[in-house]
Amino acid sequence: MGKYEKNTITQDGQLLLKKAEKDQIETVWERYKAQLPQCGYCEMGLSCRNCVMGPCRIDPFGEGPQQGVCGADGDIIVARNLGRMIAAGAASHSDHGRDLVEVLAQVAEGSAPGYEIRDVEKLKRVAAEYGVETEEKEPAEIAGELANAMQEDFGTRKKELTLVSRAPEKRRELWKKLGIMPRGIDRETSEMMHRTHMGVDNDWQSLLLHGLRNSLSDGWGGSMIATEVSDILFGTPAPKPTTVNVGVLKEDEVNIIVHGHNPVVSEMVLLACQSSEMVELAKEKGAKGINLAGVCCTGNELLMRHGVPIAGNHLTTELVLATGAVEMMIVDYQCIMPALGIVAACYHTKMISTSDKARFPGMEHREFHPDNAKELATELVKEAVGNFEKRGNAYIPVEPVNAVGGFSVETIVGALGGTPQPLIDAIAGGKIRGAVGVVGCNNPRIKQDYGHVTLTKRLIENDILVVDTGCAAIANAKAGFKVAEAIEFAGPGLKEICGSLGIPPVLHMGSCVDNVRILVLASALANALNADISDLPLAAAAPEWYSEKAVSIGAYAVASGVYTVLGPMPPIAGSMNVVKLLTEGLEDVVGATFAVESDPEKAAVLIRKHIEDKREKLGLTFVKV
Ligand code: SF4
Ligand code: MSK
Repeated sequence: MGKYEKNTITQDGQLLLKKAEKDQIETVWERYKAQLPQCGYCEMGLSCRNCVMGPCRIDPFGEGPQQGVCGADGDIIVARNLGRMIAAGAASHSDHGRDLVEVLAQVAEGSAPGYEIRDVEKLKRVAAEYGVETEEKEPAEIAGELANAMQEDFGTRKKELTLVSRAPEKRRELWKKLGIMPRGIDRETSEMMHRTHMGVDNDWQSLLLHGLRNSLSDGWGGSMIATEVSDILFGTPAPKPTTVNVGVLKEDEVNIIVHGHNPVVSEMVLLACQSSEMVELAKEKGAKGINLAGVCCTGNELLMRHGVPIAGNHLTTELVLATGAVEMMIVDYQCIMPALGIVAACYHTKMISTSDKARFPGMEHREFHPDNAKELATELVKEAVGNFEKRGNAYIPVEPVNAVGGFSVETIVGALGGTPQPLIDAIAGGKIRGAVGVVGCNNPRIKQDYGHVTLTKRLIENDILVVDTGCAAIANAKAGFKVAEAIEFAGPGLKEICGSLGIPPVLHMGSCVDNVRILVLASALANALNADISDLPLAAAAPEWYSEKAVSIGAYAVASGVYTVLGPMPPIAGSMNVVKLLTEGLEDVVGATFAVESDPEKAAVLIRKHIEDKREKLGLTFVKV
């Protein structure tokens, strides 16, 4: 097993890597190895291909060129590259949010059969925030007006985004003072692309400040809209039991996997899988039923709202196919490796792409739109059922692990009796030292799940409540941290509080866009104390991040006042000025910084120190770390 243990801590991953090798399948780990050594200039952020006078690179040892052809130095190039990463990440989340707004508008028009408004109360609450009158109006009318008002956050000339009003007043004042209040979702991304064109913004500090504004347009704009509209259309999550890891696949049922991020497709696939007609058809084909499971964040969306099981996170997506037990994988967008179609070709698995903006080699493209989604989902499920007969030997080597998901802010505050005060009291009394959001991806540079699980374990045993999202949340579920009995892993104070509430010490808050739920919860705590987010004993960590979206998330967390520890180093080491600003200087600007620490044991110490510092400043009981 030795060589597989280097890649992943998960038992299903290790066993399936062995199977993949036997089946002669190349996985993400082999492709990563084949790329080594990776380009040092790019790793340090010192290469630029923003125009065709280049590409250019800066010699980090000071012996070769110190300027690109245009004269840009290392600081400018590093800041421009980081800015473009933030822009790409913000654009991805925000475009996902826009797609949901489009569905909301079509539901209002009555042209999206199968979709409906499942949380009318939330629709009214969010509509009120947008200034939409809700009295004596039908939900469809409110939805139409809300969709239009949200669309204005993307494109119209504004001084600030609507949902920024949820942030504590002190934070909003700070953003105004710094000139980083996000004004429009598309505007900030577009401006970043403009500023980083040759010959525009050549001040690395000003570029980085705009990077913060761009990320805020994601966190308090595009992602927040994505989460809120998903709740309105598909229901606000509440705790539900589920199961995780590759063991959720079933030998005797038709297995369908959904992959990607946007619940618009996966929700319709779920409805089709539940139809009695499809279940009967499956039985006719010799299967006991239809088993829908997710991977990555569209899986998290279904888990949060319906308790649909999750087969794995980012680095498990190829291995799930190597079970030979998947009749169909249906993908939407983001984090879907283009290699998947090639892996699937070794088995009977049908691969289906569904988004007009995301096509993949080795996949059949069947485009979903709100008007055809219900019908198309049924067609696809029927085809998956038909494919069951073609299945060869299936290899499902593990039993699934139990978990509970569905911790929306509404649920958490509800469990606390309708106010965050009991949580504040537990923090003030020292039973809970603080709270940390553990978020983000897997990355083959780091042993799969090792960063998430090690960090989370250390935090909860030190009485720090963990909330998590994305692939980190799946890792922690696989590790068994998400059942009420997991309080045994927690320190005495956290164990007492979670035990009395009957909740796990690690709360699953959703998908990557749902990081905004953490922002809203942090704001609720700060508002209740008339404080700023940066005053609170909170932190965030992305121990295994890989994606541009994670750069945007990290930047909006820091800009919102949350100290954020990254596992992998972002490509900024080529500029000590940029490194110093992000890891030290931002403290005096936004009251929070980044730190980079690839060892999760050391990251846990950094975070504990930070939390104890904040407690001391608030005059709360202090423990020397
Ligand atoms: Fe080179 Fe400047 Fe063009 Fe970048 S923008 S490729 S540094 S000339
Ligand atoms: S899916 S962005 S690998 S968390 Fe959201 Fe996972 Fe990261 Fe994609």
